[in-house]
Amino acid sequence: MGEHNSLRLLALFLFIFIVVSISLAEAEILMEYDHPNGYIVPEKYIPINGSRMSMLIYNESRILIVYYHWVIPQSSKFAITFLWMDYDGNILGNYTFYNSSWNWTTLCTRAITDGRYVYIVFITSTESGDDLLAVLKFDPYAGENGSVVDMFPIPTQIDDLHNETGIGDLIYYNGYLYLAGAVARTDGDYGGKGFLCCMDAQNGDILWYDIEENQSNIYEVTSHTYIEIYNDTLYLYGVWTPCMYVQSDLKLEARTLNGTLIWRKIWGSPNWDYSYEGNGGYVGAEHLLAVRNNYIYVGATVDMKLFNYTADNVSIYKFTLDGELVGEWKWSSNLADGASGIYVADNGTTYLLGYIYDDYENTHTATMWILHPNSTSLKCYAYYDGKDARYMRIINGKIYLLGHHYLIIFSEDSDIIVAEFPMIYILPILTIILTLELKVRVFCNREVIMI
Ligand SMILES: [Ca+2]
Ligand SMILES: [Ca+2]
Repeated sequence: MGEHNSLRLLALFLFIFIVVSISLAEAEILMEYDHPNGYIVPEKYIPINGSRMSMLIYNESRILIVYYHWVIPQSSKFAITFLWMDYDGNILGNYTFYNSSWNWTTLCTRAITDGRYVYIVFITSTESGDDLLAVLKFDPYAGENGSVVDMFPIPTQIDDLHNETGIGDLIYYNGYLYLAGAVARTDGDYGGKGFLCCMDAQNGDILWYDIEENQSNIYEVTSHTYIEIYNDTLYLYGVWTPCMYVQSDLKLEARTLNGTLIWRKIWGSPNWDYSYEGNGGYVGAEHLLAVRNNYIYVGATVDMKLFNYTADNVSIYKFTLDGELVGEWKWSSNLADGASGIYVADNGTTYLLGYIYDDYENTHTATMWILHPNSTSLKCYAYYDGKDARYMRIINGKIYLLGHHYLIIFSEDSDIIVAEFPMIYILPILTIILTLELKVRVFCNREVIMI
């Protein structure tokens, strides 16, 4: 009997040793993220099978999420869906825009509203094989869940220089839509140019457009990636490349409402600086420009190569409305850190959204960096179930965070930080997080089941 007990004890010891060894091996992988400050624990997780998702606060009872998605998996058929939710994340209904004769329909921009209608820009390949680039006008009051009521084509070659139009962002102001992007030459010559266009939101008439002039005699490549309007001024954020194959820098501009340049700021590191997701990017950028409380905030990714691996880092820059740089915060891990979105709360807390990408393991981790007012450093919070974090809003103390294929909802102040200096052990079913104070939280299927 005693011998059997000893063998059982030995077997149990071996089992624990193996489990702990496997767990520590897993833990080492997670700890490569330079000890994040904590983990996002959602109160609610809503799967949404779409890409390029953006979210609008439509009215006091409804939010609208717009995204594009496959209609027939692994085919060229895509649709754009307008999904209604209440503030608790309950789905209320949806409207899907789809044309079966079109191929590769892609959402180009976030959704914006004039208070009544919702606007997005999409591009598709029509029956004739020509690209159709257009603003979709969605009326939430048409039909049961709303309906697309108009479509305003934007010429894909807007001028006689054979420039091909691309749109990355739009904004509505006082009856007009302002569309920002770039034009790329198709006549064999090299060089994209920042493109800005003003459209009548009522009928889609293009009132004027502007293609950026060269800064110097060198052949430059520019693009406007995002646009915001603040105090009757257009703010444009994008990239600027001095000439072919030279690293890119970042570009911020202020313009009058008729497109006249007020100031332009160009800055960056000696590496490639991106106003959109870097090399590890998963499904395209969302929004990295915010103008709040008389300051301009932009997020950026800088290209960092470590041997053959991508090791990009992220930054937040803060400017006055006159273009003076007043703050700069950087964060880096030894993996690829990429910025996808920025959000500035009423109290000045700045949230940078993105991912940490391991191109050796080919894994993305949804990540949020928080810059508290008067803080000198970014705090990093990870959400392991998501590929990236892209777009967020804060409504009544709740954070609504959109990522690749999900929306999560959690409290602004209490539930983000789980552990200041966590040791993580991953077991097949449970994730156990031990803090230095030896508080133990166990999560199972995203529910806290023991504290
Ligand atoms: Ca640079
Ligand atoms: Ca890095």
